[in-house]
Formats: sequence, C-alpha cells, structure tokens
Amino acid sequence: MRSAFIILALLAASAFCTQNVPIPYTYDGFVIGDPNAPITIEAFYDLLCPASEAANEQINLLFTNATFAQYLPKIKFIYHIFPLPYHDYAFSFAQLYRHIFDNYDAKTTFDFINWSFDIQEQYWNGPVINYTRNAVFNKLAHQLHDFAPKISINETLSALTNRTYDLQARYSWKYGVSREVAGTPYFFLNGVQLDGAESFSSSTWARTLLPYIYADSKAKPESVNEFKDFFNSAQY
Ligand SMILES: *[C@@H]1O[C@H](CO)[C@@H](O)[C@H](O)[C@H]1NC(C)=O
Ligand SMILES: *[C@@H]1O[C@H](CO)[C@@H](O)[C@H](O)[C@H]1NC(C)=O
Ligand SMILES: *[C@@H]1O[C@H](CO)[C@@H](O)[C@H](O)[C@H]1NC(C)=O
Ligand SMILES: *[C@@H]1O[C@H](CO)[C@@H](O)[C@H](O)[C@H]1NC(C)=O
Ligand SMILES: CC(=O)N[C@H]1CO[C@H](CO)[C@@H](O)[C@@H]1O
Repeated sequence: MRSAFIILALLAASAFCTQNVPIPYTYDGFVIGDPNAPITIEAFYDLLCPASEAANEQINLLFTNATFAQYLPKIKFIYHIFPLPYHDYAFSFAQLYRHIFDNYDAKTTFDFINWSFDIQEQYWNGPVINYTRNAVFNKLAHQLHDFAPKISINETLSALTNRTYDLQARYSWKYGVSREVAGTPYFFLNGVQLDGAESFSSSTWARTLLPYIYADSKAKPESVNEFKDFFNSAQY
C-alpha cells in the first residue's frame, strides 16, 4: 500500500517534469512576410513529399503573381517541417533543414526548402533502396555543397548526426502532431485548417484569401504595440 502510494507520488512528480510536446523557445516555423501581418497562412510540409512540392509550387506562383503583390503586406506565411514516417529520409531532411534554419539567413533557408523539393525524387524510398544510410548522407552532403558551396560536406554530415538538430526536428514534428496534422501538406488560415488547400491552384489561393484580406482592413481595431500604453508602472 505504502509503496503503491510512493509510486503514484513519483508518477505525479514526473508528470510535472515532462512535457509531451516540448514548448519551443519561440513559435515553431520559418516565417516569411511581415510578422505583424493580420493574415497568417501556415504550411506543414514534408520535404520529401511530392504533394508538398506540388502545393508549394502554387504558393510560389501566388507570391510571384504581379496582380496579387499589392496584398502581400497583409500576409505572413509560416513553413513548418513535418517529416512523414513512411518516407525513409524525410526526417534526415528535416534535421538538416533545422541546421540551415539555425545557422544561416532566411534566404538560405528559403532556398534550401525550394532545393529540397527540386531534388526530392532522388531520395524517395525506391531510388535509394540499395544505398547504405552513410552513402545516402554522403550523396546529400555533396549535392548540397554543389548547390550552396558555403555549406561544407563535413558540416552537412555532422548536422545529419547532431543530437541538437535531431531534437529540434522532433519538437517541430511533435508540434505538428499537437495541431492534428496527419499528412502533408496541411494548411491553416488564421489558425484554422483550410480544407482542400493541398490541391489549390494559385488562383484558387488568391480567390480564397481576398475576402479575409478585405475584411481585415475594416474589422481590425487599431493595435497598440507597447505594454506601457496599457499598464502604468514605475518601470516605464
Ligand atoms: C536494388 O538491387 C536489386 C537486387 O540487386 C535490383 O533488382 C534492383 O533493381 C535495385 N534497385 C535499384 C533502384 O537500383
Ligand atoms: C572533414 O572531415 C574529414 C574527416 O573527419 C577531415 O579529414 C577533413 O579535414 C575535414 N574537412 C574540413 C574542411 O573540415
Ligand atoms: C551540434 O550542434 C550544436 C548547435 O550548433 C553544437 O553546439 C554542437 O557542438 C554540435 N555537436 C557536435 C557533436 O558537432
Ligand atoms: C493573380 O492574382 C490575381 C489577383 O488576386 C488573381 O485574380 C489571379 O487569379 C491570380 N492568378 C494566378 C495565376 O495566381
Ligand atoms: C520545387 C520548387 O518549388 N521549385 C521552385 C524553386 O524556385 C524557382 C525560382 O524561384 C522556381 O521556378 C521553382 O519552381
């Protein structure tokens, strides 16, 4: 009886110490656009997923559409990397992505995502089935160095086995699970899953977003950015 009580007490204590979905230091993901923009689009992509690649092509078309350009200041777009377990090297790409995200500028991170989509078919399960894991990592390290010479071969090889990036990539994946992402791509508009968006063309994206963009300019109250505008305190 007493030992049962101790075990229960220990379980209760560990429940306080562990957090199934670790809280990241800042909101998960890679943001493009104005961080204060009123409209938020979130994409959950697996870098080795052909449907993610196809959907992102449409997003690229939307963001390079000259007629739509006037609305871009209203939008921020967040990439979340969500590797699927049945794509053998998806997690390795997610881990390498995290290394790039942590150590390089936004343009390099953006280019890495785009490049991964461009070369993904070489790393699908079938094409690399007869390669060892080390051989696949070597191929990836050389290929990335050819694309971005500032990223050395050794650096990629060590990033692919570095515990820090491994954990960060897991935390992003766990975050996706906490949003009930069950495949890729998944899109969220202002925090709510956008049904069907995985197969939107760029013009469907434009048509879908415009009512939200127009509504914002009427509905949103003036924002006040400083805490001191609300709280009187000696520290100000
Ligand atoms: C893998 O090896 C098997 C057995 O040698 C061969 O039949 C198959 O074609 C190879 N697959 C690829 C993608 O190279
Ligand atoms: C890369 O690693 C190899 C083996 O560990 C080492 O011999 C080589 O000097 C390293 N190259 C660079 C540029 O760091
Ligand atoms: C892994 O990456 C972290 C963060 O960049 C770095 O501090 C650490 O030294 C790396 N570990 C190894 C074994 O290279
Ligand atoms: C480009 O943007 C305009 C304006 O929102 C939209 O009407 C049009 O469908 C878009 N075209 C494509 C190909 O995205
Ligand atoms: C796969 C993919 O999205 N590729 C794009 C990478 O960027 C170039 C230039 O911006 C586009 O033309 C590709 O479609």
